[in-house]
Amino acid sequence: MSFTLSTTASDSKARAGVLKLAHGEIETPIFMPVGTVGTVKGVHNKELEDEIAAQIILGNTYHLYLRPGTSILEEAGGLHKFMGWNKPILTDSGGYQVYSLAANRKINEEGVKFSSHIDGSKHFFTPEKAMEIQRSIGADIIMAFDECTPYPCEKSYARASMEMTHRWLRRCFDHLEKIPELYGYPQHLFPIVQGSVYPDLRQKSAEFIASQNAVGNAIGGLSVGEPHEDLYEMTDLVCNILPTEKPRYLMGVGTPDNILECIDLGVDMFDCVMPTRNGRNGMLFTSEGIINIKNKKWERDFSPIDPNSPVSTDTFHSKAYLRHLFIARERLGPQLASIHNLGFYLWLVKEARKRIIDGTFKTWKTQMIPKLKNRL
Ligand code: PRF
Repeated sequence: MSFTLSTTASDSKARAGVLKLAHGEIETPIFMPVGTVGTVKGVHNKELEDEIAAQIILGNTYHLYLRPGTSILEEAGGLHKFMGWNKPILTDSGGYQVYSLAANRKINEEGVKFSSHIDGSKHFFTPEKAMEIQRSIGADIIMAFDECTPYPCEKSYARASMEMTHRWLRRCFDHLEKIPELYGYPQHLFPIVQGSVYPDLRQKSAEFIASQNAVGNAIGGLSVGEPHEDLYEMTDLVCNILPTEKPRYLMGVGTPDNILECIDLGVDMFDCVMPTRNGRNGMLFTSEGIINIKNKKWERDFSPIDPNSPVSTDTFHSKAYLRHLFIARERLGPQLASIHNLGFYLWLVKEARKRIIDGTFKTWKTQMIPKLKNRL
């Protein structure tokens, strides 16, 4: 893996870079569509590649372990081959999904016991197990097993949890070294900064993570319901400590305006379910603002879904048609909305990159933010 920073803006901490992985190059800043169970919901790989121009997608250890399971993934030759996606993949470690989805969670120093959200079956994840499953999946970038604290969170809990996440990280590194990769290409482990919204804890965590000398670093525990000021304050604080020359990944963030603000603070990689999940509910993100396509307002609007979109279905189909699909509960509606939103997110980060390189990022961002928040 290599990460080359081609430019840093003079009036902002925003960076443009190139991240080289076994399955291809990624131009940063980048948004990574979420493909939880080996599919970006409702979006075909060809659309992901040709229309949306996704460069890397995300998979989830928790989901892929439960279904289809590691033995099928190994027999297929890993997730890339199983799903027919030849570009880079990143997998989340399972920690976050266990906390947000599984029932009867019991957490201790050893790991997390939980019941599957699918059939109630009982499982136990440890840092070691998270590494083994991620070897079977075979993603280019794999994540450390952590605890994402909820918001709000008592400081004493946040501190104890952060310290355990740090101990778990050492176990991840130690175990990963002992188990070889299965498919002949390297996988890179990114550790995760925690510490809730407490500046001193965030600082301690960022210093510890930076000292581990990993090839890339992640910021977790944010976008869990805290005010935006906290998200930006913590991201800024952590970015000022994490090494400049390595990619920084802000997990689970966020809205289009969150993404521009955090690019400005020095973040290189993002993922979020918002473009697909909200898209399936009829929420469209555009460069002029947010559209609720189910609104009666669009009933007779025969203009394109988005005239400026790189996605061909956005110029081919009208808002009135997309609204009709949603009202009639047709499956194509959520599909077109997901493709539109992902195309928009990928356009947004590509445009940000272009602006960082030509030196106009800050002015462009200032002009874009109010539009992105606008409700149309
Ligand atoms: N940890 C992990 N995955 C995550 C997060 C985290 O803190 C977040 C934060 N909202 C999203 N995804 N492992």
